[in-house]
Amino acid sequence: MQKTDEIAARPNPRSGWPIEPVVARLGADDRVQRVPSPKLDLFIRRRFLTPEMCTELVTMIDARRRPSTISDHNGDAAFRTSETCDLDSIDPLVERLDAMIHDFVGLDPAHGEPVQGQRYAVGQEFKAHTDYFEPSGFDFHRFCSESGNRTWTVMVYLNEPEAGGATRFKAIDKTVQPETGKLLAWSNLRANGTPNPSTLHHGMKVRAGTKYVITKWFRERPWDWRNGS
Ligand SMILES: O=C(O)CCC(=O)C(=O)O
Repeated sequence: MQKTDEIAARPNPRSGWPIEPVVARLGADDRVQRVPSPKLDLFIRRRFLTPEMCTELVTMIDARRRPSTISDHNGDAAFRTSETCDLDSIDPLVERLDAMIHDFVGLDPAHGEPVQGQRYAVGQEFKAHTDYFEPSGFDFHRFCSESGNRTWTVMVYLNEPEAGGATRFKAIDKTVQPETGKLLAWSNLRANGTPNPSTLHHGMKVRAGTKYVITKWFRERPWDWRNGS
């Protein structure tokens, strides 16, 4: 059993933990809505991306996708049924997207993982999970030894499927509906630097149409872009 001080993040304001600088930055942005909850730091910014930029990103995701993967496999083959696209980080549009996200949250680009796209066809979903790596989990060392755990998640909906595809935060009973260009940002860590189980969220089944999002995760320590992990 690991002790709290072994799994708690080390302070570095440019990494997203402590969480306060990001919370203060987003709180000062009058385009940003904070979801009221004592359990979770969750923010929503509508129209973060233009419809045109979303359309271009959807085209990129469609062109190069692979089955999505999970860590700490729990034996449920239907746990995450979507497809993932590793967006090309030197593509000018992806560079622009990255720069917009860094500017929005005020975090060091060196702490960001490459942006991914996710695509959900009818019936596909990502069941309730957290974005941090479980410190007691089988895959923790593999995914966290270099760059540490995930601090913040930034996710942007690129379109609105005809039915379904909402993101449900079970612990706070909040369901966010997909909307073209709408951004969600949340801290995966609590104020004391330990993983926050109240970040549990479910990318719910798409019932009609196709859903596209991009996801960007930040880490406690710089991400090693050379190893492609
Ligand atoms: O698609 C969603 O609504 C959630 C996506 C998600 O949880 C993830 O990619 O980690």
